[in-house]
Amino acid sequence: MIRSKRVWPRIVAHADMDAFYAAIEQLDDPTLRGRPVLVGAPSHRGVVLTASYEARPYGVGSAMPMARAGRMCPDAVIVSPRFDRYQEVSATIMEVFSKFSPDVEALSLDEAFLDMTGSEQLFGEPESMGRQLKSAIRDATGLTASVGLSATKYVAKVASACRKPDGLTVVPPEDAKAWLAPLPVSRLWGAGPKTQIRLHNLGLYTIGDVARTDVRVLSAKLGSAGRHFHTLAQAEDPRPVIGRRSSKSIGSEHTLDQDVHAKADVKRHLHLSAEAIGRRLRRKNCVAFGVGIKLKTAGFQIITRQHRLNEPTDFAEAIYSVGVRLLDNVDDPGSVPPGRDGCIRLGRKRRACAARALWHGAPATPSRSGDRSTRRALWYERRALCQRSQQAGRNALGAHT
Ligand code: TTP
Ligand code: MG
Ligand code: MG
Repeated sequence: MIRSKRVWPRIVAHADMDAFYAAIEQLDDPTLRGRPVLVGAPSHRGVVLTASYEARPYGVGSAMPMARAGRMCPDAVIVSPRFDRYQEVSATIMEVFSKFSPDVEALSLDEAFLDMTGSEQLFGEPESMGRQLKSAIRDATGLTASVGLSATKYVAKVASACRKPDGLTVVPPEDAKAWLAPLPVSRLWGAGPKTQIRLHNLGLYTIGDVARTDVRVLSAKLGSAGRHFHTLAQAEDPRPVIGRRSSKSIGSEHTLDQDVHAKADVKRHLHLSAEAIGRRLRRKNCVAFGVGIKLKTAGFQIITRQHRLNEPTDFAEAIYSVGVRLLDNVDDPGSVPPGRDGCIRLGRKRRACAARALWHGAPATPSRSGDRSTRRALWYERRALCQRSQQAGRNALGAHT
């Protein structure tokens, strides 16, 4: 493994599961382990969705007609796909990824980019990040993944594929261009079979050949794709890792035994909700960027109010005080029809009082990179803090036993 001598401008990891569907089938059915497995409809018109690594030396793989694959690898066991199960494992993997970075860009069920810039304090150098990511995936699923790390998405993705299965490849930014150079042009992102032939016709067989060619020549022959390939061949790829844009929320709702009339009583329930949310935020190493409340009136009307915070927080008191302000706004007779007795009246035995903290998972736009790195730094800082306090708890327990 090559050690980087320079500071990485960005640390991008790409993780991809090995023979994903087939590996799950082998995990769930021990009799399939060590045997060539083809996943796909067993009919003659079916195609291979994936092949286990035991089947690959026979030349079979994804998208091949099942009948042909069966002839090439007669010992293979053909297994029908179980998509629900693959979705389930995928959710587990994504959960693991979310513990390593706040910026996770899933590309498919079995792979994602993770922006791990700023995580050195927590995970060590890039090689150690990759090792920890792989072992966390294995612990959570019993499956192996291959991981690539570099300073760009493109190089990280090429790196994760180059030592499959169970691979780990770290390409320091200063070595990236030389590392790409001997690879075939088929490894250029976006170069399908037709483009590969056009590149071959120009005498370009390796990524290094493309890197050395004048960008004007490539543009003249291949249009905008030519410039794109030239940029990739220089190991340049400024595209950010874009995580899920939707915000997530952590909520706490109380079902009340009795109608609540007095505002002080509503606030008491709000306080309990805020405390529960604060605890859960801290447990998840998250901070809230907004707070919302939800009330249900005696007339079953749902009232919601939200407020975006200037300072993200995981403190119950801060969440509570915003909740109270929102509650006070609900008193505005113009905005909400009052209950029978003129105040907010909460329904009996229903989810009547709720507070909700909203926290944002990922950056909204690439142009907000400043925001993103601050948010990521805060995220890693909190995670490190949490890890230290867990360790201190374990040490204290150890001291008492
Ligand atoms: P891939 O990650 O492309 O392949 P893989 O995980 O099976 O093998 P590798 O070790 O090379 O990464 O795809 C993930 C899953 O997506 C794969 O297990 C099955 C499914 N898939 C299809 O259904 N059709 C396809 O054409 C491909 C390529 C994959
Ligand atoms: Mg895969
Ligand atoms: Mg994949």
